[in-house]
Amino acid sequence: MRDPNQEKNYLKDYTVPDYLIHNVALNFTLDEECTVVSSRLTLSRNPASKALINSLTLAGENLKLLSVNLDDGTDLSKEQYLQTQDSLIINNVPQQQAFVLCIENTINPKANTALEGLYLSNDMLCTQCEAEGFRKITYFLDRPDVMSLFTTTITGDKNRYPVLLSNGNKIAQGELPDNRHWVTWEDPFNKPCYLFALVAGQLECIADRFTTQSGREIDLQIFVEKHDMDKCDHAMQSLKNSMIWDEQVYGREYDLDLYMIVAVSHFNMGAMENKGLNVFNTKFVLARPDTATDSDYEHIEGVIGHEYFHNWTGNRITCRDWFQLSLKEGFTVFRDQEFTGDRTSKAVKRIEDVNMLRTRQFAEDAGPLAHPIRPDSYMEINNFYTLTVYEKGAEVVRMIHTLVGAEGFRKGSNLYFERHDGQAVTCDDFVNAMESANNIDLGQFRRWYAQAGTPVLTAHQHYDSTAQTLTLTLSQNCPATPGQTHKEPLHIPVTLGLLHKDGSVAQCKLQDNAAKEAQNQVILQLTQSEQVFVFENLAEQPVVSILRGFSAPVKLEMERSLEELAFLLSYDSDTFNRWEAGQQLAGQVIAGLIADVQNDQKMQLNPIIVTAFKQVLEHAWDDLSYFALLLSLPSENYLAEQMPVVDVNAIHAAREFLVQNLAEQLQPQFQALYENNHRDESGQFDSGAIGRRRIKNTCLSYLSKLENKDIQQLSQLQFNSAKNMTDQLAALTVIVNNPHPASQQCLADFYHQWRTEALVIDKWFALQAASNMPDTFATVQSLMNHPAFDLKNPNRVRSLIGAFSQANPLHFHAKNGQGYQFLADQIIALNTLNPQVASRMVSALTSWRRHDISRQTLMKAQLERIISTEDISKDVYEVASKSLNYEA
Ligand code: 7ML
Ligand code: ZN
Repeated sequence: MRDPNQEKNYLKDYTVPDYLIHNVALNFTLDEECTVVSSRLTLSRNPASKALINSLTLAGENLKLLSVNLDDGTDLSKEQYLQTQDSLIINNVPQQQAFVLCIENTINPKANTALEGLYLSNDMLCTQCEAEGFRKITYFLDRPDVMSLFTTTITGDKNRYPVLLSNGNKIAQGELPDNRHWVTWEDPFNKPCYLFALVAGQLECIADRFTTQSGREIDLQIFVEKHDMDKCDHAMQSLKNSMIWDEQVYGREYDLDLYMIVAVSHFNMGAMENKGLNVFNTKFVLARPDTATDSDYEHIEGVIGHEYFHNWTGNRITCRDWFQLSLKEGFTVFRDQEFTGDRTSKAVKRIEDVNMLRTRQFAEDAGPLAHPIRPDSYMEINNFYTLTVYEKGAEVVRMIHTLVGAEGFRKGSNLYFERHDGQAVTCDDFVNAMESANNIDLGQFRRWYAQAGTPVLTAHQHYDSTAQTLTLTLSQNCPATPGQTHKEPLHIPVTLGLLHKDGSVAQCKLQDNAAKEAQNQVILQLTQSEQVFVFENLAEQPVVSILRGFSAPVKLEMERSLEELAFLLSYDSDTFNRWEAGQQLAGQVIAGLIADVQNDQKMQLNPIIVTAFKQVLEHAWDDLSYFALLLSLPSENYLAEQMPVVDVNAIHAAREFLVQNLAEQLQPQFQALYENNHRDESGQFDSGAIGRRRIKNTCLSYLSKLENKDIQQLSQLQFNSAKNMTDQLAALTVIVNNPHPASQQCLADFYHQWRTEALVIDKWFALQAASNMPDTFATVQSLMNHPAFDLKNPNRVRSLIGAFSQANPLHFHAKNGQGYQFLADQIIALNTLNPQVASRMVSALTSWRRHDISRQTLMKAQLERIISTEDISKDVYEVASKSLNYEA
């Protein structure tokens, strides 16, 4: 059994490294089962370290040690060092001057199914070192505040490994006997070892160039397997777009002469920002109009941007320790969000981000694994690459942006880059730079970094017609989270506007405000538990539009009539709040229907929602993607978030009832809209074409609820004739999620058509796993035995097991517990193969307290079964045990 206390790391225990590594010369002799790694390190005692020691402890896991050598003397004898499970301790090393340590060891990439360190993907060798993967390659000071200059030589067979890549610039290469060759790479920038990368294999490359704003020429290269050469254009264009954007918006230029991206099929995460050599999951590189959807195209550009932006926010300036992960991730996510917003539609991007935050991060923040964006302890750091660190982290950066404005933010980021270039720093250093550059006090704001949980923001309004004032009382309250029972009030920026009864803008004039001028919109600074704001000169009662643009990651509670929400849906000039009004309107209507279901009453639809949708449908919209979002109902997962006790069946029944009714009552509008926007296009990725597809497919999904022969034919026709994946997949989705005579045939045809495109086959698995049809569980079970399913491929696991457990609440939460048992079986199998992926799959069980007693018992039983597995990994153990032990 594991002892969680012994294996915990604490932020408060941080000490500087006892030694520094200045130079690293690595030598790899490649072999699938026995790669030889020799490393030559130049070290010295860190003058800042106070520890009274003369030994050196290096981290290392799953390594076969061959030799240790100090200062080029004779190899150390077994008495001069100590090897443990996860370290190498060298007893006496020089304290007064620099010294050279040479280590030789071997590793087995083929046996590495955890995909951390050096591993095999198809026939390619590649690495993943963040967060602590470098210690699976060789013994090292594997911590981000040890930064070194790396030189890497790779030797291998010319046929198996014609391409040999590492970070930086290629400085030498040569031929060897026995059909072998070698290449040496040198990275001129100091970096922590988590940014190290090596890739070797039969890769093809597409190349391009970019000229920076200062006139430097950069070579851009994307490496893929041969059959994917025709799917790289979009990634290359995205890279160039990212480079221009970072120059224009942050004044940041690329710093090496070469930028390489490699796409690999087996990857635990999305991608990795290794210096000069990004490694990507194929999912975020490969796209062709017939294989990738519009949203795939958008995500590829976003992830390419994300990794590119890390070159400044992450690589040039890195994290002091892993508790500071949000320093680079929160900031970089904020940067990629803004990039995508600028490239596509700001309104749509913001809504998509908030949707994800509210369904997934809010759930995390309300459950047993809640943690601040800067956690203060962890067992396994891989478990802290969370929605909280990334998405809430980005919201916290966004709030600073809101507080200081775009110009102030640029001044702050400039100062941050100026002060800390080449350093490993903390979240506090970032906030300090924003403070100094803008001459403001973010003292209270810093609590966002330390406090977990989603604050509830309550708003009450009172209009005084005699005084012509509107009094707004705002209060905040944050529920307890594990280890944090008492919460201090946060500094919350609340963006607000007022509307006249005719929909026009009412001026906001705050009483007792030094800036006396009235404004179209104000940012209220909520810093206390409760605060009162008085607006004056209001001859009639205005309608309040609060938390515009979702200005803070909070749950807003404000009593609103359905009429008021319908009004905001028609008139709010803030695109986020306009959409939000529609979501709340639908949410309230669905809540009423859920109550009907739970009380065994016939569902009664409030006609106000039909009228509101009719108005939306009849408006002339420029941004068709935004239009489509206005017509989209809150997801089942979001609705579950709102309920005190989740009732998956009632949620599904109520939501389906609403969809069905809207389809019936607005059929002519949906049909006309479908026809007006349906084109058979291929390769059109302008916002017009994307918007047309999005609105058209939204209409198709409503119409498909009518179980009408003509509509069934319509979707089948769209499926058969589609020239792009967006349309083909949208058609297949409605065919599979509704009774349709050809659904089995279409699934078989789709598989046959795309059997050689792994990323499309992932979609085929995911679509069936997320289906709401009654036979889904049996389908999922049989798909586990499909020849194309592979538990060793994380994308496949996420497509089948992930989609079923996270995107199919109805079937995953089947009353008899079969979904839970199935998931636990897979987690136990994955635990030995790939602990990181296994641990991510546990998340579907962690919310057990949110369900009825009978499901709670079933879910808990599976968590207990998981925990008592022999050889439970740290990853799975931490998540499962925290889920069970937390007292609500
Ligand atoms: C977030 C990443 C990881 C984990 C990528 C791995 C990364 C760590 C890596 C946003 C967009 C794309 C990928 C990710 C993501 C979880 C999510 N440093 O760059 O953050
Ligand atoms: Zn990142």
